[in-house]
Amino acid sequence: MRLLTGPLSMFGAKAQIAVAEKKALSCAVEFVPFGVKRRYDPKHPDVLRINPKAQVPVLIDGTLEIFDSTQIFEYLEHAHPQPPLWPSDAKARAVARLIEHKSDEVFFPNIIRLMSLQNDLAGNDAVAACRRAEAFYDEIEGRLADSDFVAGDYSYADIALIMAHFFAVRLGADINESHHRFDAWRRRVSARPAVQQVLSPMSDFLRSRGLAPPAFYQPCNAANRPEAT
Ligand SMILES: N[C@@H](CCC(=O)N[C@@H](CS)C(=O)NCC(=O)O)C(=O)O
Repeated sequence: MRLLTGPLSMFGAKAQIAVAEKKALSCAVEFVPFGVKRRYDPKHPDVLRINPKAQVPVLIDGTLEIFDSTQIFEYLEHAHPQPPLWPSDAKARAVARLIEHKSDEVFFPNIIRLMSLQNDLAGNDAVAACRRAEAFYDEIEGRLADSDFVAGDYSYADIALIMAHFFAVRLGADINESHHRFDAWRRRVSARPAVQQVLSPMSDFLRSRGLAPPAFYQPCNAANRPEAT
């Protein structure tokens, strides 16, 4: 199996974490050409061939060639069901899928908006984007009242949200002081080895370009690793 992604791809990182959580899976992760200024140009030929949207992530498994992080989640779950990353109950699974979808398609567009407003974070548009992000944090804070993860057991919904949140904090949309459970959740999820495996090199990539990774993310070592979750 091959996963094509970028060193600073939010959607690609979702797929990378999922692959790493499926411990028995052997998958080569390949970074396509990417630069902070030139972005994804020139595009990788396999990405152009497989994805009409010319975006990463792309997954190749023998003759199967698919794209889109959520499509990749679905394939991984069918092809490699252990450990499960969606709830087994139909309604619980639907809720987890909905949160994963909202993270990508409702929350993250606000963060994409902030990318182009970095020089005007006090302006109306950026403030409005941050308010919409905060409303989503409020919703998740409520969900975490009864559970350690956003939809029951740890799932693809947590994977999607930790990545979207990592980018959100970097770009100016952090949680506020009322989001205690969210704060504990992000530390719990980002301490997982599969998540560390992706966030550590991504943080190094940011630092190597003079950009700061979010302060909440702490690479674990034997001394600071919390209890396994
Ligand atoms: N919905 C897609 C979004 C993929 C996406 O936006 N990928 C970005 C990198 S994070 C990309 O390849 N951008 C390059 C471009 O759009 O030209 C997914 O979940 O995979």
